[in-house]
Amino acid sequence: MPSPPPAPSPAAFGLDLPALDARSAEHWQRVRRPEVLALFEQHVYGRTPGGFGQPAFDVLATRSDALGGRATRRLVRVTLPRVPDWPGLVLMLHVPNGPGGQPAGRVPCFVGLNFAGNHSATNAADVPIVADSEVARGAKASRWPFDQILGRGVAVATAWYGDIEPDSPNGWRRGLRGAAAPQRHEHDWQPGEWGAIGAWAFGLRLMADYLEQDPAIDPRRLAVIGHSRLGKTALWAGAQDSRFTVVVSNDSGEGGAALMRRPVGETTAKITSTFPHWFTSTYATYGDDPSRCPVDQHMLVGLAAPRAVYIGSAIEDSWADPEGEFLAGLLAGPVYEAFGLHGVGVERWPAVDVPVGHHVGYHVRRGGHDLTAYDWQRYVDFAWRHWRDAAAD
Ligand code: GTR
Repeated sequence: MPSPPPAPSPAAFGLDLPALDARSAEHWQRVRRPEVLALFEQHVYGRTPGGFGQPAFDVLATRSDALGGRATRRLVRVTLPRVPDWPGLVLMLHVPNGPGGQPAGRVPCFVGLNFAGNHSATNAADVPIVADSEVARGAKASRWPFDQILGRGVAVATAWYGDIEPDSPNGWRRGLRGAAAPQRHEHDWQPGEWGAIGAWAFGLRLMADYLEQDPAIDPRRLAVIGHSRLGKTALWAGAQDSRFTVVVSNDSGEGGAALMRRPVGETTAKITSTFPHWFTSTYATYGDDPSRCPVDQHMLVGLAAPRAVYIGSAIEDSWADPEGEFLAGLLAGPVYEAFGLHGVGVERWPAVDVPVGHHVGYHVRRGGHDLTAYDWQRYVDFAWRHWRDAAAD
């Protein structure tokens, strides 16, 4: 097979982006990656504080006959004993059963937050309804096709993002950020301190803490996934935490995979005026001129390298700037090339429903802003390809 072409330069697309400066794998890992990570903390998402101590896990329920006997389902509360005022998150794990009607061996796991409560992702009557969710049982089940995913030998863990922080400008007072802040509910947030996306991403990392010690899960095969604002969150979690060996962004748009320097669809000015709580306050200062921000989103993709990243777009989702999402993946290519790998490995935006990519996967599917069975099919294919390759190394 001929080698794919190297990533083109941003100038080939009329873009002037901050330099990746991916001189070598060694230089990237030791010098440049920590610099870029610190820039994203300072200018976009804020710094994730330390000092939370070890999480505690309380298995609330296990049943081995979920999904008509095809799965074992566990509900687990994850708390931080050092932050007693945060009630924790409830992780819902589905693991495929082996022929004996129990999980057999360790399987890979997709890890992602949901918008409306664990009950919204399943029709199972015994998953408690989250009191403050307005969404009915099973109403979002199409975004969580457990049978399809488990049928590929992969587990799925999800939790409600509202457990970590309710999604409103004052939601932090009722979430982890408020419970852990130095001045608690009186805290006056400073530039560089974390926003809601930072807190949600930390929740994904707490889920990984649990999964690493669950006997049914292979801790070297965790994929982090998220849709839309939770796709931004998945990218930020994947940038920070190398336990996520595959990172999936679905329709994540501005503040996610879409380049901020393209004024297409949602812009920095729009997102920071509608959702100021998602980011550290510095990010809003670039609203009138994103070219002053020292990072752009191709660098966020590069932070996950050499781990695998998949960016999914939808052609009718113009608010998320599908082509801008593609370009961030494509233009992260030099970081992968520094590791001797290939990124997207194409020269232009592919046609609708034609998946492409090597270590950076990409598709733009027909339809609008959603997480569909088609998307999952691509993500699970891609993840298995990388997990198998890594096992062969
Ligand atoms: C929109 C927002 C997007 C995207 C989306 C979602 O209102 O402008 O950035 O995050 O919500 O999360 O569904």
